[in-house]
Amino acid sequence: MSSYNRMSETTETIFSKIIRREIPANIVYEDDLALAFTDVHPQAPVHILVIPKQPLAKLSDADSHDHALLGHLLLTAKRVAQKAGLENGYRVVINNGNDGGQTVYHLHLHILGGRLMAWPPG
Ligand code: DGP
Repeated sequence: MSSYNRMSETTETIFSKIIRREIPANIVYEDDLALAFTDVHPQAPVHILVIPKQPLAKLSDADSHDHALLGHLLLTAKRVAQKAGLENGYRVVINNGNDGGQTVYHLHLHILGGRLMAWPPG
């Protein structure tokens, strides 16, 4: 099943509204497949979310049809981090499902930077 078909199984989220420009966001990058915007509750001096335009609720819903899209999102994260000047490094996080701490069910990569990240994460 393609991610597009899975759309009907996912709930409309706030990120769909950001993609459609129905609510404002500080968009820092956009291409045909992905959108990046600053997180409304930043957990680091730089906190940017990279999302696919095509709705996919969570990483664990991805399948082999999503190979190219997932690769594109990672490369987009790299590009956005570079553009944000995070030459000292950064962290890329995907929260997946309830125990992963996911709150918005539209796949997103968090790019966190501008400070030293602790490990293990909370
Ligand atoms: P997660 O917990 O991994 O599902 O992260 C969801 C993130 O989305 C969280 O860090 C806050 C952010 N967020 C939620 N609503 C909005 C919004 O309306 N605008 C923006 N820019 N970010 C949002």
